[in-house]
Amino acid sequence: MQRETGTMCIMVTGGSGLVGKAIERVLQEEGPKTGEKWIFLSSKDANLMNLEETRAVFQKHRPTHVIHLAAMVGGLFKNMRQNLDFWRNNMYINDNVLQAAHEVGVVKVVSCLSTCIFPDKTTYPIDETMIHNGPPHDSNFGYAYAKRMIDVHNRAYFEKYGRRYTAVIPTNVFGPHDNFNIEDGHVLPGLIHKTYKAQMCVEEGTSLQVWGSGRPLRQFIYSLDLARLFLWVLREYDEVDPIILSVGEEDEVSIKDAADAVVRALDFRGEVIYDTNKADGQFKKTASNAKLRKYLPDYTFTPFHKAIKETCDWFVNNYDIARK
Ligand code: NAP
Ligand code: GFB
Repeated sequence: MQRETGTMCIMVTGGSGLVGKAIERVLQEEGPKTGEKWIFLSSKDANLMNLEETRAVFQKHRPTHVIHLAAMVGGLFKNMRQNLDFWRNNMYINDNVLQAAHEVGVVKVVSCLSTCIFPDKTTYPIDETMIHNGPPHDSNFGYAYAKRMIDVHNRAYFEKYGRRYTAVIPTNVFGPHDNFNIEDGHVLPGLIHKTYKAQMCVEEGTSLQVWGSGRPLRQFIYSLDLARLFLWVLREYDEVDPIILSVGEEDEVSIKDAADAVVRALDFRGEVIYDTNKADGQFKKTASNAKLRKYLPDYTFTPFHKAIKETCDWFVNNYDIARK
């Protein structure tokens, strides 16, 4: 199918998840650019671990651009339980998507790495040049190596075919439509869900159980802020090399700070207990957003407490449909 010049058909894999839903919402608020047609996929449209199904969905839509979000995703504890699945499933998905994109002539793919894939033993702050400088933290080596291979894919497609496929490296993301499952999800949705449940039974003295010591440090990016940056990368960023999308080093908080922010947003009055029998995971993965700042010096992130409040409000108001 020959598209008119200047038209873009952007297909978003993983479009039904936390980040995909944020991109959809930002587009609803800001409107797509002239000539842009957007398609959001979920696994119901194609199991991207299957090459034939992947090829079929690319043939069906014949996108000119792809935002590739689809992945097996989870928090620290799910990663610790399933490193092999994270490795295999994400390797299948990433190889199928990039090959199918090349075969239908996709002009640009923006894939997704993560700041948790960087070397565990490293200097700080971490930057984009350090991805392969040593083994990742043991807790999520399967996911980390699978994600690092996207960068290898991109360099190989550029070398052989001149494809300008690139990737972004978000830090920990949170927001509406997150996975609030307590065992498998990330820390903020897990704490929001646990606090909400404890609040429902606070008369019986139910406490909020925060896992680990609360000492580890994280940079959190609100999904709507990440979505806006994704649109900028799709439309304006031309490098094959990846770019970190994160709040600054100065916005790094401890897990305890994060728990306190959730308690405050939900006005929880019960006891907060730290279960130090549970793993802390990586102590820190402080990332530099200097490269992003070079491009977008004036970009402003939503204040952390405001983003937490909005996410808590969304969860409470959408409890019945939230993934939990
Ligand atoms: P998410 O909420 O778990 O959504 C995952 C998406 O991938 C869903 O749309 C899901 O479809 C789709 N998917 C999973 N397996 C699939 C398969 N076999 N075939 C087709 N689609 C499949 O994840 P997210 O948090 O939005 O993450 C989006 C991207 O950001 C991922 O690449 C992730 O690695 C990256 N990232 C996330 C974080 C974070 O803190 N969340 C941090 C850094 C990077 P269904 O809805 O049908 O299951
Ligand atoms: O978001 P999270 O699960 O993953 O955060 P990572 C884990 C940290 O939060 C640990 C503490 O220090 C936990 O002890 N924590 C406290 C909790 N309470 C909870 C809770 O209720 N749930 C969870 N999950 N943690 C992930 C990587 O690392 O980062 C993934 O494993 C992914 O691959 C993600 O890339 C972005 O930030 O430690």
